[in-house]
Amino acid sequence: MACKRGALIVLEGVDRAGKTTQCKKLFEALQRSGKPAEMMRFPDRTTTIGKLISAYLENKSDLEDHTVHLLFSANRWEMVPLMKKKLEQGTTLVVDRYAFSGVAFTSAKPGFCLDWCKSPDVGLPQPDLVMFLQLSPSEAALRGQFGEERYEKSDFQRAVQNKFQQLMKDRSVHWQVIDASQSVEDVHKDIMTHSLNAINCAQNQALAELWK
Ligand code: NYM
Repeated sequence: MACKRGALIVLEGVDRAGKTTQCKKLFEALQRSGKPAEMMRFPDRTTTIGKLISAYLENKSDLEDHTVHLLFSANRWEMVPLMKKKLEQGTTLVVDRYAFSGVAFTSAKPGFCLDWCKSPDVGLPQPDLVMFLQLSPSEAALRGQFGEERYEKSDFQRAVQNKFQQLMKDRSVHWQVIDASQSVEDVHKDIMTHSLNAINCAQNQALAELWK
């Protein structure tokens, strides 16, 4: 009998594109439509590794750049057994950031290439759909100031956006660009349509491995 697994759905995008709002809306809409779903986010700041990352992001500690990259990756790997279990049980996972943020943010730093940045995440569960919430820097600026955390600077965010564009050329990943300049409800409608398709397709497909 075909296994009816849940789908792994990831939202990515530059800061202030509305990822967190949209993850929540998607999760709630799936629940209302009777589809088992759960929300996850990376970094998951609740674990021991996540607390190290959180202190780094809040500028309360300094970590060497390679080291923090590997911690971000480890923070995903430590969730893999739970993710696989949920997916196998038929629960769809709506994930706020994943390995793509990991690669885009570190490779935007000097001296890092895309391939090195990807390597620790090779073999993670492959998302069935990665939606990139696209917003121009000028549109993002209209949404207010950046916060106080590390990386929340316009120049760096532009470099991150370029790295995301490079990652989106990879056809082994099911990317879907979403126009995040639309109203919250219209963005949600787009996301819901693509997610329902992904959930249908994932049902009868084995979970693959990322970048393998
Ligand atoms: N970030 C996030 C990374 O640098 N590497 C990663 O692997 C991931 C998942 O952490 N600026 C960065 C992107 C964000 C920050 O922010 C986490 P938030 O608001 O918790 O999504």
